[in-house]
Amino acid sequence: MLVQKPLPKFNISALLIFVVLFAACKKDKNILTTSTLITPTTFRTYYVAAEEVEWNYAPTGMNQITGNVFGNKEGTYLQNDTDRVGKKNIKAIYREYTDATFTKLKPQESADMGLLGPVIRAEVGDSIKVVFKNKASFPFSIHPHGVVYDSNNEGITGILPGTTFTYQWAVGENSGPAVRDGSSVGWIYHSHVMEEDNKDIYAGLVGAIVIYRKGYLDQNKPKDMDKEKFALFMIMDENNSLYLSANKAKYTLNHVSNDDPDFQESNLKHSVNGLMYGNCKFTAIKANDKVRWYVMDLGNELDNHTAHWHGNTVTASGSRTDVLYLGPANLLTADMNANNAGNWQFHCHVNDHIAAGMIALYEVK
Ligand SMILES: [Cu+2]
Repeated sequence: MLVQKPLPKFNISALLIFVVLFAACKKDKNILTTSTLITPTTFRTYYVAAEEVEWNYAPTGMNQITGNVFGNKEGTYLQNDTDRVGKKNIKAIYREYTDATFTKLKPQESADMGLLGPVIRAEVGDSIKVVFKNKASFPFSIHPHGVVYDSNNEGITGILPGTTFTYQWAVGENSGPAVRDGSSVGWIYHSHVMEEDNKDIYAGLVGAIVIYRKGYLDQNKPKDMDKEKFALFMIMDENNSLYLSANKAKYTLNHVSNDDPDFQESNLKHSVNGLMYGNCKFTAIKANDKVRWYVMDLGNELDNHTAHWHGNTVTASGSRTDVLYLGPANLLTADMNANNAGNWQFHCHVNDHIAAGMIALYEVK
C-alpha cells in the first residue's frame, strides 16, 4: 500500500538566515590566506584605539609603600621642575571601545591594569579581529606575539593618525598552552613601527593577549581559576618616547637639555603597569583564590627584572618559586593559591629598581 507522506513545510525565513550566515562565514574565511591558518569557528572582535593621555606615574601623590609623601629619592623621578618633567607625562596608550564608532570607551577590567591596553582573549581554534583606530598624532600599529598572521596583519606598518585598520589573526594549536602550561598562555602585543626605533613602545602602547584551551575561556578568566592579573615590569624610558619634545615643552618649558644626565635619569620611570612606588595595587583577590598572573617585560638591556611576590608563592612551568626572572619582551605565567591574606609587596628585586620605584602591592582579603 502506498502511504502519502506530508511534504515538509518550506520555511523561507530559515533559508534566508542560512544564506546570510553562510555568506558571512565565507567572507570571514577569506580573510587570511596563509596556509598554516586554521578554519575559524569563532571570531573575537575588539575595538582598540591608540590615544594620547596625560599619564600620571603616581596618581595618589604618595609613596604607598612607606605611606609618606615623596622625599628626595621619589622626587628624582616624580617631582616636576624647570629641569624635570616629573610624574605627569603625555603618553599614547591602547584603550578599548564598545564598537566601530569609537565613541564609547569600555571601562578597564580593573584599575590595577594601569597603562596596559585591553586584554585580547581567545580560545585555540578561534580567530581574532582587532579594529584599530589611531586617535593619536604619530603612526602606530598593533604587533601581536604568539598568534598566526600574514604579513598584512603583522602590525609593523604604521597606521596613520585618524585612520583605522582591521587586523585579523588566527589562533592555532601553536598559539595555545603546551604540555607544561596551564589552561591558558599569555602573549604581549605592542606598537611596532620600525622606522620610529620602537619609540612607540616607550610612548606606552603595550597590552596582553591570552589564549585558552578550547572550552576554558569563562568570563575573562580560565574556568579552572578564580582571577587573572597582569603586570608589566618595565623602565618606561621617557627619553626614548615619541613624546619627549612635547613633554619637555609642556612641563619644563624647554629649560633643560636632552643631554643633561640628571634629566635623563629623571625620565627613567621604573614602573609596574606604568605606576611607581606602590601606586599600582592589585585588588579583588580573596583568600584562597586561585590567581593566574601574567607577568611581562619590555624595554632594553636594563630591563632584566626579578618579579618577586611577598606573602605567597607561585608555580611556573611546574616549578615552585616566588620570583620570576624576566627579560625584554617575555611574558611568564604563574599560578598562585592566595591562601596567605594580607597587603603584600610585589616588586622587582633588583636593588636599584626597588629604590627607583618598581614596586607594586597586591591585597589578599
Ligand atoms: Cu628590575
